[in-house]
Amino acid sequence: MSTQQLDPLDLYDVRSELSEDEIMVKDTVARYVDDKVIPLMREAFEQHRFPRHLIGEVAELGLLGTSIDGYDCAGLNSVSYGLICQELERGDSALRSFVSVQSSLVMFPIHAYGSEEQKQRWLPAMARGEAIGCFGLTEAHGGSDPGNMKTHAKRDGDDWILNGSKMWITNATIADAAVVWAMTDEGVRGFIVEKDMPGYETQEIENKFSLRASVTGALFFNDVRIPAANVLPGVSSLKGPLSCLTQARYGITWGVIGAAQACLDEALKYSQDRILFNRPVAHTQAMQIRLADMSRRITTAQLLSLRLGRIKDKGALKPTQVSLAKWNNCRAALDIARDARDILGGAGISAEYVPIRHMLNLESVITYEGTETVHQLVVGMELTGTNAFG
Ligand code: TGC
Ligand code: FAD
Repeated sequence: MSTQQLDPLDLYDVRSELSEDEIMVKDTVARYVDDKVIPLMREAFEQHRFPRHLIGEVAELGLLGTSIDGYDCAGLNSVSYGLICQELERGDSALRSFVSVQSSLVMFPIHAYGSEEQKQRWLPAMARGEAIGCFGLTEAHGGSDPGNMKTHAKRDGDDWILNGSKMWITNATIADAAVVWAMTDEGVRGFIVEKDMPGYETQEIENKFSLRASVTGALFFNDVRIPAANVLPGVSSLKGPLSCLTQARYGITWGVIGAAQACLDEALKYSQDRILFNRPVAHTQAMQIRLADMSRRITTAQLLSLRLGRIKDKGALKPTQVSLAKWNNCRAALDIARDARDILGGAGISAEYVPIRHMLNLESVITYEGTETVHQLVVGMELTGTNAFG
């Protein structure tokens, strides 16, 4: 039987399903990640530091707010956005996280729900990486249930007074503007909180063992006066923040494929080089089954995300479909990273090899943007018509 004719990281040749433009986006970002990102992520992870100069580089490549037409954004389709996430996360989940938050959680709601003045003020600056955003939804008492938020805002003349706090916020301490979701008498509203507004403070969360190359923090609001011009006029319900999550979760379904591919690549090379009992360990049946299983999971994830992207580009995407792929692809990537770590034996615990860094990062990725259980229950609700959240 012949061997070795397919791309081990793309067994079903998903690449051939992409348009020329999509392939160009993918290859450009892949080269950038190989040349400029992968060489520095190990150290950034070890030093618990986000390499901030990457912001200018990804902005220069046009990778911020790519789904937006106009306002200095690239106006790419959803599959291209997915491919960008995939290639960035092949480098490290931290960089994909930065791009997800800036593009899907900050620029998206300003574009979808903001006034023309808000769009003109923030979108071009954010596309150029000159203004950084963060997204404040989660609170310390229970992120899975954002409808129970305590952060609230009350009208005071034309202004609003904001009180409360947000926890586990990507980019918290480096953001120029936070899109913060708060309860009001009119439902959940979105507020653009600027970094120098009196009463607004941020604090970095130290000592993380996951996403160490990403900035994560808390936001505190103590009688912060927000002018009416900083309130998103276009939405006043939980649907506002949840619709942003749909965009970001979609990108994550692609992103984690990149992390999984990096782990399979490392496991393949290592097991072919590693001589045990007089032969490469990759030649044993047990090892080939493990590698084949990784390939099966990656292929399934690729096909799910590509199909999802095509549905999204037709404007027919349903949140439940995103939940299924977020659940499947994160679980697949995390299991692959854990198994790749084991395939490398003792070497697998060293940051010299990529699996343990991806594995630790993916522990966050499977939790944020809706935990695995949340997504399972969303799918369960679709199938049964019964809401198991309570
Ligand atoms: P529920 O009553 O079901 O829904 C309220 C309204 O929202 C609509 N909706 C959605 N719309 C768009 N996209 C979605 N995914 C939506 N899910 C629900 C829904 O139709 C309804 O609309 P309407 O018109 O009837 O008012 O609300 P619920 O509170 O019962 O929510 C259900 C649940 C559990 C699914 C939701 O609360 C949830 O998704 N929880 C998880 C929260 C979460 O994922 N948080 C993530 C925070 S951000 C983050 O983690 C960033 S990490 C980024 C990085 O660094 O990469
Ligand atoms: P909880 O909601 O307390 O969940 C605890 C456990 O209960 C989980 O296992 C969960 O699956 C389970 N559970 C929940 N509901 C049910 C149920 N009905 N039945 C059974 N089990 C259930 N948030 C933001 O707003 N912005 C950000 O930028 C952001 N960035 C993040 C970055 C990192 C690195 C991390 C780790 C988190 C980030 N988050 C952010 C927060 C993230 O979205 C939340 O951690 C996540 O939604 C889960 O909330 P929680 O941590 O409060 O866990």
